[in-house]
Amino acid sequence: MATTICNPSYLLNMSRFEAWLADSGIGVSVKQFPAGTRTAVEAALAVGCDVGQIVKSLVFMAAGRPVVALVSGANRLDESRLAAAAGTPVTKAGAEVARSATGYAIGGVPPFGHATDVPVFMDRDLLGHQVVWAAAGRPDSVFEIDPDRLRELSQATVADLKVVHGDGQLDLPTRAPRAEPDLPASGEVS
Ligand code: 5CA
Repeated sequence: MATTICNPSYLLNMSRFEAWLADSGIGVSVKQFPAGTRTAVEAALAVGCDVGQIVKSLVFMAAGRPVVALVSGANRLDESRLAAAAGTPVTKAGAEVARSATGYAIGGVPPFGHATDVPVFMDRDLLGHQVVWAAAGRPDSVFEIDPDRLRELSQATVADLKVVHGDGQLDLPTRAPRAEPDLPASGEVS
């Protein structure tokens, strides 16, 4: 399509989110990992960080309105806690709703910069890390950010969102060897 071919961000292999970031002057940089960052575990493996430092951006419907829950990759979201924070029952959004609400496909949904004005809730555990990593609009790209800055930029409501029976932690590898980013990466899915 001509409009895509003429898009400079396409020529630079940037995601739409990365182009938006550059325009906004927010000052965070995106890293691409050809091996993929589609899931929290994949992202932690690529980055070489704790899986708890990966920000999952999960889309839910709350009384007919989409909301996004930012959840540590080490935690399982407790939907009843999200419902309490949102003040209404919640159901997981389907892939198409997630895409239309945020502008991005599942696996690349960023924590802010969404296509529509989506209320954001943030797992308090994310604030316990020096830095966290979140999806940058495509399933092979993430960016590093201070969690307080993440909260500000997403205008998130901080809440206790994790499942707490047991220790609330998922049974996941916690640390992975560092991998080097490398270009080119696979295409944008959003
Ligand atoms: N890029 C990674 C790490 S930043 C990422 O986006 N992870 S994520 O957790 O935010 O997105 C994947 C999540 O999307 C899965 O954990 C799952 O909860 C959810 N998901 C996967 N498929 C669907 C689907 N068909 N409908 C709704 N949600 C889905």
